[in-house]
Formats: sequence, structure tokens, C-alpha cells
Amino acid sequence: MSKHHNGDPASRYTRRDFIKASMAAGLLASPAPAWLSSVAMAAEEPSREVLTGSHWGVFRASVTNGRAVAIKAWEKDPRPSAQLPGVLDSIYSPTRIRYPMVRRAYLEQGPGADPAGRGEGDFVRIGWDQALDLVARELQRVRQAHGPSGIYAGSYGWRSPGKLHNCLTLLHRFMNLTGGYVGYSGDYSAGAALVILPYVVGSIEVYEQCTAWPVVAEHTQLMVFWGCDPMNNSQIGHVVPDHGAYPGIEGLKARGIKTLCIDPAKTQTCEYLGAEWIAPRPQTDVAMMLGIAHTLYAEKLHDQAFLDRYTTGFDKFLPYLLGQQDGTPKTAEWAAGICGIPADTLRDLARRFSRQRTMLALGYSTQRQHHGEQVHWMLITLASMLGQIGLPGGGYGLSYHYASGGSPTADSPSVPSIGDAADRLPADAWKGKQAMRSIPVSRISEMLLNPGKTYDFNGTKGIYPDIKLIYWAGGNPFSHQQDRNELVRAWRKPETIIVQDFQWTASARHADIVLPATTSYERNDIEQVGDFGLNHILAMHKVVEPVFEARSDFDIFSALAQRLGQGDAFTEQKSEMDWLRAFYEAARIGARAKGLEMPIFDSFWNSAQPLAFPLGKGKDFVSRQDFRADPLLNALGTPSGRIEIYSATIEKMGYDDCPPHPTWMEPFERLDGPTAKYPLHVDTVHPRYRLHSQLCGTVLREKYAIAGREPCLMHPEDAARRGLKDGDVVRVFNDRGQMLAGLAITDAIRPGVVRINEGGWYDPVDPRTPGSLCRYGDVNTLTSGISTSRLAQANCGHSVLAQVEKFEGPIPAVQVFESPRTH
Ligand code: PGD
Repeated sequence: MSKHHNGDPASRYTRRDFIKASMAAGLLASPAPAWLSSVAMAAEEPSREVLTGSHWGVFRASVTNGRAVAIKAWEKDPRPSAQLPGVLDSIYSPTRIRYPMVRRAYLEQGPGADPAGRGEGDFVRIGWDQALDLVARELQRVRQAHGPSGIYAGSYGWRSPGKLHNCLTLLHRFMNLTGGYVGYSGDYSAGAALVILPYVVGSIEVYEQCTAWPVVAEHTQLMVFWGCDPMNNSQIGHVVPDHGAYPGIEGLKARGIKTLCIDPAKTQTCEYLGAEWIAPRPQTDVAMMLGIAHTLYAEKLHDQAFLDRYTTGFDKFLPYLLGQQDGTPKTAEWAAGICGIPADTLRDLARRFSRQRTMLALGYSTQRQHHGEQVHWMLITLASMLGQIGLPGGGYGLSYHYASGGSPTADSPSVPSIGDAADRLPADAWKGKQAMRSIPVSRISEMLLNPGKTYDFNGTKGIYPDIKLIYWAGGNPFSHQQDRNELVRAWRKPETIIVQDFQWTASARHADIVLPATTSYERNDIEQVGDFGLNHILAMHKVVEPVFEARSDFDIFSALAQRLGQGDAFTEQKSEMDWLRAFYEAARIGARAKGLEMPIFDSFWNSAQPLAFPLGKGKDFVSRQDFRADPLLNALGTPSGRIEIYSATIEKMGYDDCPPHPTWMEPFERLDGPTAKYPLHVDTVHPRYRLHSQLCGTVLREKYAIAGREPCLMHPEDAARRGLKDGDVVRVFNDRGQMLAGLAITDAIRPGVVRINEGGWYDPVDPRTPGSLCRYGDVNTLTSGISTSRLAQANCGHSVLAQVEKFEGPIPAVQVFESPRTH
């Protein structure tokens, strides 16, 4: 299926078809299942409009005869996401998992059967009771034999928002109550920055508020978007987004503020603002920043008073900058040779940054690279030399591109969520176990392939556990994990793999037991609006009854907990609505403490609008203003209380791949670099028309797929050199893997760089053979599983070289958007 999906089979799928299909499956002959009665009742319903929300914003769904037929963005959304049509389609998409399923070999032969057959798609439908019994029994078996270190239930992923139906927390809650599991630390977004920044500025900072957009519009003279594309990425939020970045950026445009984008590709933000565009070689930002820093120092443009008062360690960094240690001064000429931007331009940037109020906005992709820790450290060092940190509109911001960082924070209470019950894990659950309770999140393949191996992480040593069972809910490792073929091999190690999702992702296809979850639109929940703005509380109403036999994660884990004797502990004997009421009441008490009165729960729940909170002082927020005003009273959380340009703590760790001050180190491969085997860098950025892999299985593909595959953007010179034309099906390959893509020729990208979005669904021609061609276009077939360094052990999804050629021979049909073979 590819373009044919345009016909939207889901929208033609009537209730009559649904019942016909059910009869064919013999379902109507058995006692009426719960879903059927709900569909039948829904048929009598008049049309209605339901207020709810998702990762894509607040919206209203129109429901006719029990079916969501249209959705429209909330009237107050300043910039509705272009992805909303996919949200509607995701409810009825042909990729929905309809029933509990078990891989045939597993059902017939038990745990560990034919692990190389995972991904082949030979599934058997079973009933819910049988599925739950199977899962509960298997968990008990593995726990008894191997303890908690035999189960990996980290289950990283972007799931869906909601304070109750957070499937990740629910999975952890269930696991903690029934005996423990191996989890993870860090994340895929900002894994390197999360570990290094506490040593540099005393907090993780990447998920903290930046100077508010209105302050930037008023005071900033030069706004630099460095690997940072808020116009693209602010469409989505981890909670329900407020899309506050858009009015912020419009404010810059309206005031005619000078903007500059430093990025190998011309971003949406760059296009929209008509910004100046500088396109360095990918993965060379540290060298480029060093070249600018050297000019600042050489031309006495740096702010020594700021460095003296607010930072420590500049004196130890300076000999490196000047080349007194290694004989290589990090001049603009030196940097130009690496980053490919002329030395004069770098010198000019140093002068422009220092003579006007400059905000350096850095994105996460720059640290999703080999030695990624250095990028954020070096940017903060550069900003420290400029001396504008803590001034309105100056300094740096690390979340302008993410979930509308900079959207002014409202005066609102926090809304609690269901907990993971970690405090109720039996005290002796891990007694005698050598392995770690959690691994650095991106090390999953390494862990599965190397049980018992010792590894370094952030100054400690860990031991990988021997995993026998994996349980995943709310994430898609067959999309997010780098080096797909390494994962394919690693995934064969466990005896049992359980995936709980609402769609047939590649991860679900590679499971033994598949449990169908509901989407957010088939359950009630409550959530805040605006990850940073926190300006509303939203009643997320159930839009439609669960489709087919889907059950909410809360129901599934309650039923499993019941089977393992922890049912009441899991639910605390509260229903869905009891939980939501309790969260709301706690928020009401919090609001009162702030002098705000919230309506009673029923009024809130029945209102047709999200509950709004006042803006207060949030619109005047200046990052690090307090620290600048009084660095003793408002000291940072670092050992010195200041910004650490040199870290004695990191020095003590003695890692050769993470020295104690920001340092340029060659990545294991980079464009035109000393070890480059392939001629093109692959930019694996986040897509415009989906959230990671979410919505890839929907009609949205119509907006971007080329020849039914993921697009590969390429510069005209690179295409001409290869005799390629627009719309060609190309093979993109390196030593790690290969995939097909549809070619899009554009001059909005630096020559030598191609762009393929992450999140395309993995669709191997032969799932039994690692290295097999991916027919649709999962870019992680090409990336490496190497980690950033021994400090953070984070992923390097943006360190990748490859070659592109025209695909010759019969083009295999994409199959991943159809249900797998089922019986
Ligand atoms: P999603 O596609 O969001 O990707 O990786 P992540 O695994 O988070 O997957 C979420 C899954 O949860 C989907 O399959 C969805 O259907 C399911 N789900 C949603 N709601 C529910 C629910 O209520 N219940 C259940 N049971 N399931 C649900 C994203 C990761 O990819 C991230 S965060 C980043 S930043 C990385 N980015 C890159 C990158 O830039 N470049 C490369 N090469 N690789 C990356 N990988 C990383």
C-alpha cells in the first residue's frame, strides 16, 4: 500500500462492513463482546462534538453514529498542526491492531521458538483471557527463574499524553508491584546534553524554560538558530502543545529582527523568516564554535569580567584554544578547514555576536552525534565569552525548538499523574543480582548481545543483565534505535517479547505476543496544555468507544495485576473517572495556594473549553537573570556554583572520549573527514508530517511519500553526478544496511548532504536476514549503534555516511502499512 492509501479505506469502512467482517470471523455467534454492544448503542447516538487533545494540540472531534468523522483544531490554537488529519485517520487506519495476537511458532512451541522468524508476520488471533493468562504465566516463569534482571521493561517511547493513561508509567507501576524489572536512564532526544549539562550549569537545562519569546522580540538584535528548527518541531508537544512558539517567531518577523540559521539544510524556520543561511558540514559545530571563540579572544572581543565572575576554568580551556597544549591554535582558518565555512565568515560572526545583543538557540540534533556532549558545552563556553547570559534577549537557549520552549509560562498549578509505585517494589527484589536496574537508554542492542559485560556510564560502571523477556508499551524501538540490523540480531536473544500498541509498527510485528491498546481518543483523561506554557488544563474526553477489541493500557495492566495478586494495589480500587477527579482535586488545592480558584470537577469536565490560567510574570522571563544578579545567592548546582568551562569531576572520570573541557574530537565518521568511506552525510531529522514514527501509518503519507517511500532530499549537483532525477527510486546504503527512498532534488541542502527523516516504518524484504533491504525507508538501517562517549552513552543518530544510487530491477511493493498475515 502506498499512494492507494489515498482512497482512505478507513473512511469507507462502514458499520455494516464492520459487522459483516465480525460475522465472517464468527464473532456474532459467540456471546456478544463488550465492543459490539458499545458500537450497537453508538448507532443510536445523535451527532455530537467532543473536546479532547493529543501530541498535536487541542481539538474537537465530530462524532456521528459512534464514529469520529472529522476533527478541527481548537479555535484558540494559534497555529494548528498540519498533522491533525493523520490523528483522525489513526483511529481507523488499516494498521490498527484489532485483536490480541500471538506469533504462530511461539503459540505452538512456547518461549524461545524460532526467534529468527520474528518479523515474518505469521500471527494467530486469540481471546483476551487467553492472552492475559499467557502473559501473566510467562512473567511469573521468567521472574522465578531469573528475578527482575531477566525482564527489560524500560519501554522507552513517546506514547500518548494524559495523566492517567501514560502507558509507560502504567507498565512500570505494574512491574514494580509484581517484582521489578530493568529500566533505562536518559532519552533519545537529548541523551548527551542531559548528562553533561549538570556538570556545566548544574541542571539538565534542555527541558527548562528559555528566555520568553516576547523578551526576545523586544531585546534581541541577532537571533541565531543553530541546528534549531522551531517551525517544524513545535507542531508537537510531550503533553498537549499550546503552539506558543509560532506567535513568538511571528513576533521576531514582525519586528524585523535579524535572524541567522546555521544548518546543513535550509529549515522551515529559515524559509519562514527569510533568515541568513550558513550551511556547515554536519557534525563540525564544535570546531566552528572554537574558530569563533578564538577570534573573540584574539581580537579582545570576549567579556573577561563575565568569565571572572560567573565561570570557572576558562584559564584551563584557554591553552587548548590557543594551541599551547597540542600545537594547534583553534583559529578561524583551522575551523574553516573542518566545517567548510570560510574563515572570514567565522571572524565576521565573532564580531557580530559580540557587538550586539545575540541569542544563540541550539537544537538537540547537534548532540545526537559522536562526542555530542561537547556541542552544548562549547556553546555555553562561547556564550560565556560573549558575556550576555542573564541579559534580556542575550545568552543562549536550549529548548526554543522543542515543544514551544520560550512560550511564556502561566501561573498554574501542576496536575499530578499516576505513579510508578517504585516505592512499593519489595525491598529484597534485587538482592543478590549483579546487573544494573537500568541501562543508558540507547544501549539496548548492546545489552541484549552482551549479557554480563561491564560498561562505563557517567563515572560509574554497570553490568548488562541477561534479558529473557521484553515488554514494550508506548514506544517503537524498531524505529528509534540506531543500527537496525544490530537490533534485528539482538532482538533474537530474549525468549519472549510482548508489545502493546494500537498499530502494527515494526516493533509489534517483531513481537511474540501483541496486545491491542486504545488510542487516547477511546478513553478519558486529563492533561496540561503547553509543555512550557502550562496555560490550560484540558479534559481529554473519550471520542469513541474502543475500536475492535482494543483495551486501555490501564485496563490491560489492571487485569494482569489481578492475575498476579496485585489488582487492588494497581488500581487502588479507583475507576478511570475516580483517578481523574483525584488529580483535578489535587490541582485545585495547588491553585488555591497560588490564590487561584478553580471550578468544581464536574463544571470543569462538562465545560466546552479547556480551563485557562493567567500569564502573570512568565512573559518577562529571562533565563539566568537571577544568577547574573547575584551569583552567590543564586549559585548554580555545579561544584563551584558557577558555569564550569573546566570540570574537575569529569577530569576524575578519566574518559579519553570526554575530556574535562570542551574539545573538538573527530567523530568516527563525518563528511570529507579522515575516516570517511562513503561520500554523503545523511541528515536524519524529525519529520514535518508525523511525530517520530507516529502517524506514519496514516493518510499523511500522501503529503510526502515519493514513489510510495520516504523522501531522500539531495542537492542538484549530487544528483547530476549520479545521473539521478526527481522521483527516482534510489537505494541508500552503507556497510550497516540499505533502504529504498524516493528522490527529491532541492538546492535547500548543502552539497554532500542528503536528508531522510527518522521514523519511517521498517519494512525488510526478508526479515530473517539481517541487512535485508528496507522497502519503505527506515533511516536507522544506516545509522550506527555507537554511543556518544563513555560519559553519556547516548545515541549518535546523526553520525552517518552513505552512498545513493538508482535502484535497478523490479521495485518491491511496500507491505508495512497492511496488517501482517493473521489466522
Ligand atoms: P514513536 O514513534 O513516538 O517513537 O522514538 P519513539 O519510540 O518514542 O513511538 C511511540 C509508540 O507508542 C508508537 O508506536 C505509538 O503507536 C505508541 N503509542 C502511542 N500511544 C500509546 C498508548 O496510549 N498505548 C500504547 N500501548 N502505545 C501507544 C522516538 C525517538 O527516536 C526519539 S524521542 C528521538 S529524539 C530520536 N530521534 C532520532 C533522530 O533524530 N534520528 C535518528 N536516526 N533516530 C532517532 N531516533 C529517536
